[in-house]
Amino acid sequence: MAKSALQIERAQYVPKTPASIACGTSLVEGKATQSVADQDDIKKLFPNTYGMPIVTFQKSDSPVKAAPINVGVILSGGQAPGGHNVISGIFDGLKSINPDSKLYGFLGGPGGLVDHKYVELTKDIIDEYRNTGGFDIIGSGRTKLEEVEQFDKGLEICNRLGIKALVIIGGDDSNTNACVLAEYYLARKSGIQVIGCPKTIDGDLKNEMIETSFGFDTATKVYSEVIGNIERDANSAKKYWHFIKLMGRSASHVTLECALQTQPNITLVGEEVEAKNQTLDDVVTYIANAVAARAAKGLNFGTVLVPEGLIEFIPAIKKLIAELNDMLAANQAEFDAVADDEKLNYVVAHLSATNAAIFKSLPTSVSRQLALERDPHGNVQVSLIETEQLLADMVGKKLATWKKEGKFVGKFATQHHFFGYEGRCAAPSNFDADYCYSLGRVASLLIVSGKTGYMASVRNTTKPADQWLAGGIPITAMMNMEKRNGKMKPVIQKALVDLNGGPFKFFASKRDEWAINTDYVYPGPIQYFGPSAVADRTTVTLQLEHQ
Ligand code: FBP
Repeated sequence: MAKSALQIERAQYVPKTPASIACGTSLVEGKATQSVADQDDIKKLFPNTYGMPIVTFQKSDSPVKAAPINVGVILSGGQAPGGHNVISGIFDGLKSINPDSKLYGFLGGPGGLVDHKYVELTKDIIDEYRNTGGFDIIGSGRTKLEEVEQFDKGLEICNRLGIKALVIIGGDDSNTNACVLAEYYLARKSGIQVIGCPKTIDGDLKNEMIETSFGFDTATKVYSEVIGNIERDANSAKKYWHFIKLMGRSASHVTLECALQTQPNITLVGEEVEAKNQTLDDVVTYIANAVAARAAKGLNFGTVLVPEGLIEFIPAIKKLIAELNDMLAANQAEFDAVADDEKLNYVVAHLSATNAAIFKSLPTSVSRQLALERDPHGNVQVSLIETEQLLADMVGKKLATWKKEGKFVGKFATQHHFFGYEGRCAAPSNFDADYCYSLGRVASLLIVSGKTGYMASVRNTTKPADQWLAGGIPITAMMNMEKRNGKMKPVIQKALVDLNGGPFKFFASKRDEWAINTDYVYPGPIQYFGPSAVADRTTVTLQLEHQ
């Protein structure tokens, strides 16, 4: 396979790891945990894996050695830079424990476990993928592991291959399922452990013990590079307002991080729109005001960052989606039987009057997305909704009215962009390469320590890698009960942007200046080599959260 010069050099990169797991290590158990909320319900649902202690690995003189262990690994959900390094970390970890250990990769996501599609990952395969982006080593998928039949199919293949542990690399939903699987295998005394790893470019799988999900660092650096380039273009041509939507299905972390890196004129944060109970018109007016204020200074250009999940945060639309979810879950069979061109009418007829009115007021492209296109977890596929276009059109209409009233004197020409897939498979930054490889090593240590229902954790990540803290967090400790597809389910609590947190507060203190001035920052491309101040730089979000 042909390789770029960067790929050839990058293959030689040796990821940095915490000193506590570099040679010998020993496991220290901390205090018992409890779930973040709904303790009684979660305890009842997870009688075997509830309340386990947080564990940490501490430096010791004796290297970890044990009998050979066979492990299976699964990539679940959307791609995120660094997945290949988690797998190479698991591989190297297992081989250092015993060179006869084997690592199997299940193909195409969790479905590979159920359908018994797998490959043994050998050194030759692993070496091809070290420090590369993508999930193509074994592929990923969005099949949900939640049915007992699926768990039993998984058990069958694990027993056949002598697999003693599964590592599921995924986001909040996939790690929730990993925990359900761990509980089931433990209850059945199957002898199969399940360990999770925190993946998602969205950055919303984090909590007190999981500082960040992998991929967020690289993806936001890629987007920030391009946003910076667009800002420079806007400031050179001085004729366009660029509306840029950024991936992040629910939370606005990606958008906020990119704003902190590039200082655009306008940044919308979904969580704030919700907290302020804003309508779509409030959001449009806010942008139009900024456009008019800049136009009054002769600045007919600018940049607007829009989080992918914005639409779901607008309270009126959020209520509509909640009713839609319940209504569709209750009438799924009947709804499926309705002819395609009648589906929207069916929805209107089955919603409350208020929500039916809101549903009808939306452009058809948006209402279709809300009602018809769901992912396997029942989520609205917000990446398909063209919010950036919708907002630009609505702002344009408002400004046209203001022009007639003499309230707007400038020009308003727009360009639209959506950045998501561009960053999900980028070659991992040094941070993600190091963090992911360390997570993989930690997963192998949790396995050899007999742990199950844990997520691998690497903390203290704003410090140099040798000072990072390695350990494991019981997944039940991150859970609460939430409504999914019309039913209450145990799920890992999603981390939304904290409006009282350092990153948002810093942004909020600056945004008025950024709106009216042209204070753009141009981060440039990810640096894989060179001074540590550039090449090992973490996200601004992490820095501000740790200040
Ligand atoms: P995960 O939560 O699985 O990591 O996926 C995140 C994400 O990249 C979202 O930001 C985006 O909305 C979604 O995946 C897009 O999904 P798909 O790859 O199926 O189009």
